[in-house]
Amino acid sequence: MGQPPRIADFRSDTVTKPTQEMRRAMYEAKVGDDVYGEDPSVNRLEELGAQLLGKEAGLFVTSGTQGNLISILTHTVPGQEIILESESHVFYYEVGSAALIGGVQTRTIPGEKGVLDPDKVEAAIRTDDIHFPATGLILLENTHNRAGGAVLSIADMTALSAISKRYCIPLHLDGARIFNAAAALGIEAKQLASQVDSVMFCLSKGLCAPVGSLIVGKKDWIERARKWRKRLGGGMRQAGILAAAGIIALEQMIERLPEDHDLAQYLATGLAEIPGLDVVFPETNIILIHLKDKNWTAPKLLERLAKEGVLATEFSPTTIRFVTHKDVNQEAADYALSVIKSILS
Ligand code: TLP
Repeated sequence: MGQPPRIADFRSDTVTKPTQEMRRAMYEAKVGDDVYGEDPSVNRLEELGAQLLGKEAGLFVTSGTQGNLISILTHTVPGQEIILESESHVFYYEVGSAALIGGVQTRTIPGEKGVLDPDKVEAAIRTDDIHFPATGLILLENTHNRAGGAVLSIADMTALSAISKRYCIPLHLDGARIFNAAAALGIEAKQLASQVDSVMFCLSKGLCAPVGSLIVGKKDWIERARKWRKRLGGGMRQAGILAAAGIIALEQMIERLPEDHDLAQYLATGLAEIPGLDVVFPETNIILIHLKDKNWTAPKLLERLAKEGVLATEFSPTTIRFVTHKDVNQEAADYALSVIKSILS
């Protein structure tokens, strides 16, 4: 089989390649043994991340999945229950690690565009009954991936934060794309973070770093999280090579995220003109399309698209996800639109 004419890769913002500045910074990075706390680049990244999110301290972790798991492990004890949205990444895509490694049971509540109803959360909090597990954590996701990059507003988060405070149950935010949420709301990410006890956010999605995420929270909480990271084998040594790219991600790449949102609007507008597609208009950089034509399934259409070099992801048997990011542009969107149009017509 020959090569497709070109590649327009809308599978995820995780596919972004590091920038030249990142590669240079990685090459020149000052490093040390981070398990001894001696890597100046990691220390700088952790300080910068904590400062941006308005928290006391930060911890560089290998991935978003590891960051969420460490956060769950640090907030809870085995035998507890955590409340989270039914389609949340932690529940849907993190390989059951909260249950397997954290020993916690998940209590899922369906949200509306990723937003949990505070009354339903309150009703799900366990009372002190001999039969019940204790509720150990409430977990939010902003932006919400499976809800199509949907944004939780400050008001949504404040209402849930009030419940967490009233019941003294910690609140964790899977903020893998928190800077996309902040950009869409026109606020600073620290305003969203102020509503929760801890945040995980990714450097390796729209911010284009090759590897890594950060978790941020109170100083003593981060020290306990550091121990969990070590237990999980995540104590890296001269990790400053990676942190150097993360610093550039935070210093230079946040401000360009609106470009990804604009491109998502452009692509969604084009997709909406194609018969047979039901388009969920994006709030950020994620577009979902539902296939209305019974002759098409997501795997079948994706296979056809891939042959022409247009890549996207299956979200359900009849739903496909497109994600915009630095390494696709209007030309790639136009190409994808022309390919989809010609296949479906
Ligand atoms: N999401 C990936 C896939 O796992 C689905 C993607 O392509 O969108 N929280 C959220 C909200 C995420 O979207 C992701 C990654 C993670 C956590 C996990 O991050 P990584 O991939 O670094 O473990």
